Amino acid sequence: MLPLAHPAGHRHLHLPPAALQRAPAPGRAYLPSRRGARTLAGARPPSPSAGAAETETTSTTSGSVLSFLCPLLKLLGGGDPSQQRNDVVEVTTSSISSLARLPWGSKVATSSGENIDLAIGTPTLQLYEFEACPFCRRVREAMTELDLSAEVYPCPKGSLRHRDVVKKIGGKEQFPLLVDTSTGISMYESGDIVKYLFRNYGQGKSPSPGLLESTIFTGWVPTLLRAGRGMTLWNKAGAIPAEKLELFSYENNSYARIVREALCELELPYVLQNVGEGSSKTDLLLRKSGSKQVPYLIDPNTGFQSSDHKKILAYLFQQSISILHSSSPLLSSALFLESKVGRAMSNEFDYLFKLLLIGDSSVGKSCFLLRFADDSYVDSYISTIGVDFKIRTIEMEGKTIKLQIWDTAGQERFRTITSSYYRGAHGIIIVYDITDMESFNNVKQWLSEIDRYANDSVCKLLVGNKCDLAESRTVKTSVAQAYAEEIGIPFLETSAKDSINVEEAFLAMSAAIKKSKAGSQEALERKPSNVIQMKGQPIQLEQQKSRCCSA
Ligand SMILES: Nc1nc2c(ncn2[C@@H]2O[C@H](COP(=O)(O)OP(=O)(O)O)[C@@H](O)[C@H]2O)c(=O)[nH]1
Ligand SMILES: [Mg+2]
Repeated sequence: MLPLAHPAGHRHLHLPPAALQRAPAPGRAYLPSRRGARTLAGARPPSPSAGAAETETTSTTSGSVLSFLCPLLKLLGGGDPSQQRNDVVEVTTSSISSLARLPWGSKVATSSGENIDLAIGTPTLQLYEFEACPFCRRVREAMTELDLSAEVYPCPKGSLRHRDVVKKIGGKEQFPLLVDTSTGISMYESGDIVKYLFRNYGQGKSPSPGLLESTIFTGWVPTLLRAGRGMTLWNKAGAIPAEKLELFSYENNSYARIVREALCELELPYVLQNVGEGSSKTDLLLRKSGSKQVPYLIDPNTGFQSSDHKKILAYLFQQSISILHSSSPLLSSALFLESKVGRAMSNEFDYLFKLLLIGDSSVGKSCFLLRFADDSYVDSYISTIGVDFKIRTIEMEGKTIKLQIWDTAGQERFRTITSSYYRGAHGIIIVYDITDMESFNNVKQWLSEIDRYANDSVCKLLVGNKCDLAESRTVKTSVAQAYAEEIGIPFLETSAKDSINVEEAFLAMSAAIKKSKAGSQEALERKPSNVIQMKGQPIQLEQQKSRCCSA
């Protein structure tokens, strides 16, 4: 009957946002700081009843039911989550959990419109939670119903990072905690959060009937049936990759739950793309994975992507052992190649190069990428929301090179591409439009962004696109050529439309990166700690500079 102790203690405070005092959030550890998220948490007196009602305060007397259940569930759950599992039991318990939570968190009830910050291509909501927590579940259900994406910062028991951040933001360890970077508001209390989300993103509607009320009755079922999965930090977890993972999921999907549990146990932050029935993100998922199936996990650090929950689990736990305490994408990807899971994959390629496309909006970057990756061209390529990447593998001098090419999606309009976008890039292609003098003049500014954010060793290439439009040309080839020589970077004119020089551009870039790696061998030998072997090839790791947080 413990769960039923909750409603009595649970209070909903209906404070209009204006009534709440906003104060700057304290230090945010490594989190991307943007638009100065402010906190409301301090404005709400930490009432003992509210603390008990929600989950997990640090106070031992707060009557946290989960604290009580945790050891019991851990015992039932059989300990180490990385060990071989009985998939039938896993899927069955997760499916019954889903049944218990029907119909909530499965389909879109009220479309929110997009909550992606176009300037930086990431969701505007940040959720601190843990998978097993019924009140966190309630918020995730609401997010599915509102078709909202979020950056999820899992806070398992034993948390090494995110629980501290929660304490810094709101003053206490209580979950869930929501930060809305578009309004600068942060708040505890799942009931309040759900109402806030519906009010702000659900066209002012009330939460779906029963969504709030049912939590206290059946919100516990997944927690109990899943026997503590998604509650406690795995004892070998520790590292976080440089780029957040991306998970396509919806709250009440049985397979996605199993993956989210693992992400929580590993305390891995990820971008949660909710794709419930009727979601506006179904197309995005289809484009990325070729199917509408969830879960679909992308690890931009290694290029791993899969919609098979068993493969994802094996990958996540194995990868986590391999990464050590590094925030270098190259280190993690290269170490991944050394790992057991990566072994099959490592035979598929010798190098993984991360490339970026930058340049003014409309110069044809997305078309250029599409031509290279898919050999297709569409006249009206609709830019995707968020930063998008494509992968193509090429052969060069007997080596297989996997190219992970990142495209800025819309942010270039505001020239506010974040430093993390540049971090870890091996090559950057600066694109201008030969019919648009301004885009050429702006190349200088793009180069200064590179100087500011990218590694010193990054390879650069200048590309004048749309060379098929000879009659409207305003940037002379000779002028661009002279400029490229002056600044010492290679130059090519291309047409994504007529497929001129696109292949050549990427091959030239890959050759340059490959060459610079071979050339750096001497330097590597002087700094052995920075070297790791990947199929016998030394790889230079990112420089210290790029490990800094962007704040
Ligand atoms: N004629 C011509 N048009 C192009 C070429 N590449 C892109 N475009 C057009 O330029 C516009 C902007 O392209 P897009 O790839 O979205 O630019 P982005 O904003 O830099 O990603 C679209 O209408 C494309 O059809 C090209 O090589 N030749
Ligand atoms: Mg584009």
